[in-house]
Amino acid sequence: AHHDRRRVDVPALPLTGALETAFAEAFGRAPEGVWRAPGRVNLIGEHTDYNDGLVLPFAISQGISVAGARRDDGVVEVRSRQAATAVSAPVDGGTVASEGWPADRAWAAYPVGVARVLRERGTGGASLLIDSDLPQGAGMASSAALECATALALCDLHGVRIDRPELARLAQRAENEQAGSPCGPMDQAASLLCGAGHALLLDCRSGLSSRVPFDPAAAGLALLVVDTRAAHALTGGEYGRRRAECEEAAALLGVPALRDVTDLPAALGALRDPVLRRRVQHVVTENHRVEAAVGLLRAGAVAELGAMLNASHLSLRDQFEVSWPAADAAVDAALRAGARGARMIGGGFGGSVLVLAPAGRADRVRDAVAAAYDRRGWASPRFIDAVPAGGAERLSPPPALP
Ligand code: GAF
Repeated sequence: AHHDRRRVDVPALPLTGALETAFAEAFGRAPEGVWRAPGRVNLIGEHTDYNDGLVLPFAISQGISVAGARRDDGVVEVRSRQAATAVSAPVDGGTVASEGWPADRAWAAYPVGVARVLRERGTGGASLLIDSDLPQGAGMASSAALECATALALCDLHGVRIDRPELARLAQRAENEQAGSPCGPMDQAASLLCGAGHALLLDCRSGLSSRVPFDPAAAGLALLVVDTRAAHALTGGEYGRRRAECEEAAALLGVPALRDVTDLPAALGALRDPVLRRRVQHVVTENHRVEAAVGLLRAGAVAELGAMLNASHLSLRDQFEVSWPAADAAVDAALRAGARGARMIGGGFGGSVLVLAPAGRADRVRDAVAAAYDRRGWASPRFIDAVPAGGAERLSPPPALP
């Protein structure tokens, strides 16, 4: 049969029942519940979160599920349907980052790290089985989804109540301190706080967020995520270097964070280093693009978001310098094929591109991007239809009716 390369679907997540059965086989007992946390696509507001700025992500229907049962021996044992090794670790250990785990256990740093951070709040051990339909390293925040699903499971299993904004900060701390990756607060907040049919406007300084209605389909538009197949990792040096450059620029400008730059020409004039000037140019204008995007969404002008996405991509490519060739090629091909806008998403140097296109042109866009990769002899891109979905939740047992 003809294999249509345009539609390499991400495998559907097994039903909760299948995960519960797999848990019973793995651990010899029934799980007490199943929790799920989604990945995210950031509509706009890239590399603004650790500058105390604004972001506008939405959750997608792909995510990570965790079946779990409480343990009272202080051990967290994690297994994954996507990984060969099972990992057991005490919840009262130090930091995973300082223990030098081998590469095949690296994925477990996220759930074990969360268990270690949440232990201070009264959670304990657990047996956990993880399943994912979220591509890893594709810039859709799979590590945050893993942390957030684990965090919800541990809180429920140990009867600990923590509100979601705070839980998001704790999950971020687990990633920073335990997994040793210097991410900002966006991804964990998106996974825990997003609502279906909405994007999440998050002020990363105050931690306050609000949901902004976002229904591209109703406006005749499709949102396409192109996984460029160039894997991305936050633990590589470039992400941390960008953070350090932003902090250095803020210190030179005498402001707590680049969020506080109100006069862009004056700030650019005050900096001698052209690299720092480019970083500031991006962060300051990107915050304004988030505000403009929210204004357009609230006005019902969804298609006009395309111009914001394009401006964001150019700024990330030329000023912040975090794009990569397969992202630029995808953006280019998508725009030529009639997309309204396209940009790289996430930390950069690999991962995915978001395309906003008239629904009737989505197939043409997919073909054009695939052909552009083909011409260059690159691995075929993967496509995901992004639908603004709900945040993390317990899937089983269903919450009792009042
Ligand atoms: C990654 C990080 F995890 C986020 O905190 C954010 O900084 C993003 O890159 C860039 O906007 O996803």
